[in-house]
Amino acid sequence: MKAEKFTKSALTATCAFVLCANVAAGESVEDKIARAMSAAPPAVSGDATVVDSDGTVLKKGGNGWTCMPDTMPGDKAPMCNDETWMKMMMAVGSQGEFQTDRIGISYMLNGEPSGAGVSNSSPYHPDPRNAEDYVETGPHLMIVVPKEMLEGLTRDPGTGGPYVMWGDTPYAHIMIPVSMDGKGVVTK
Ligand SMILES: [Cu+2]
Repeated sequence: MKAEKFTKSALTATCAFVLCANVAAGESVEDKIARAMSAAPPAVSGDATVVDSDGTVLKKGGNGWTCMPDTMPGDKAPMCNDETWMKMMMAVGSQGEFQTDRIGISYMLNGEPSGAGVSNSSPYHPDPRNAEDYVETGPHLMIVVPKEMLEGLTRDPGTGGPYVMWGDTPYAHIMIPVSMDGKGVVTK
């Protein structure tokens, strides 16, 4: 375990500002970057910073967007987030406070692979796949808004249209499925 940790931080130091191939876990940095950037249109992802789920910067960008190869470590559900959404991601990760006075946007145009969904009521369900309210969404956008703006939106993913995820938590946001003919919203 110690050795692995050392390797990881050494790699982080080496790779922070340059592209370097074949980092740990069998997946190349190029593959991770390509998956991360595939989450949003090129106008958004082209000059985005790409960050791995452990915080390692894989590619420096300059347009204020951050793309990630995974939403949760290893789930292969890539996303591109604006600054407000990244603040929320940090808060989710640390179970910290979050509220926003502005809109935050995230693109997940590849959606979530099979099994990579979540409980619609909590980001911290111990076994999301077996959650009563499991939901897995194909290509979608996510929007976080000041909480009062969620008024009137359904919390039921089963409608297939926009719905509120994690509504009773500080991380409540709107899920907007966008696929025309592919995977929509999968519930139990
Ligand atoms: Cu999403």
